[in-house]
Amino acid sequence: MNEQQSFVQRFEADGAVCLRQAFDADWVELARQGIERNVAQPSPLFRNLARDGGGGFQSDMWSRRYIPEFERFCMESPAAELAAQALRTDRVRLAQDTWFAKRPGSSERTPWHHDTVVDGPFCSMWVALDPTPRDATLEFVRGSHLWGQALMPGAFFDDPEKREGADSFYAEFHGDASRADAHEFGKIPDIEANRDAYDIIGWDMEAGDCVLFDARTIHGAPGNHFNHYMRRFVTRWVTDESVIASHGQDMIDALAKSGLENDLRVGHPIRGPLFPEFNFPSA
Ligand SMILES: O=C(O)CCC(=O)C(=O)O
Repeated sequence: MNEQQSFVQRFEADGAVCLRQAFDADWVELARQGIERNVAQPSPLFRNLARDGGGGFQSDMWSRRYIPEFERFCMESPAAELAAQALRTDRVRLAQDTWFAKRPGSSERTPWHHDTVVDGPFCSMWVALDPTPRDATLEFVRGSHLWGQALMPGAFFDDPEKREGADSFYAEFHGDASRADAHEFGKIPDIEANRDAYDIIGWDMEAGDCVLFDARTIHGAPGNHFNHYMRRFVTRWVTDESVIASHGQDMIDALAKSGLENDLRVGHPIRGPLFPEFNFPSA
């Protein structure tokens, strides 16, 4: 088995695989510069995710449209081709670019969740832009992409007024708990309180390492208890077969409200200028 086949098999079996030094120092620096520019010029989707309201945990989405460093990273870095290999396809589309940054001492956890707004092939590439020790990095419940159920963090089911920080972010982009279709979701179990009951995997990462994961693999990340800034740039990828899930209308509305014109429709494939296509015809 060659190296490519083995990473694809790991991705399929475990739902997440770590690729060492898949992005060289120039790509890392470019994405860091993009984050710096993006923090100074936040999009309407920019979020302060820390519960205390401070800037300890920040994120923005789809900002490649006006952040040239992100545009270049998305269009020219190895990300698209790695995604095509993982999804065993000749053609992928960029569904989303996003980033997350935790300042030193920010204790906010990224809650355990998975990304369910797309049905069909859907993977994410999480690139570490700073050394990210195992105690701070994104971690996964091995094989949970095969559980076959859409799950949401507990906050999704709570009173929307009481949602805070990172939990509310995931609730907002995956639907409103008062909607009729909310019954489709189960609650994410309390993984943090029962870590020994789950097969949790994660890696000690250097800048330029990435984790490629099936968006349905349950994942979360500890706070940053270290004394350096920790940033990650994430691209999400779909194929021609991927469609917007039945509960995706909230996400479509959130995009439109933020001025991101799109032709997305529930149950339909992901198309249009916001979602560029990349072709890698087999040799
Ligand atoms: O990096 C993080 O803290 C969150 C990443 C994440 O949840 C994702 O990329 O889906």
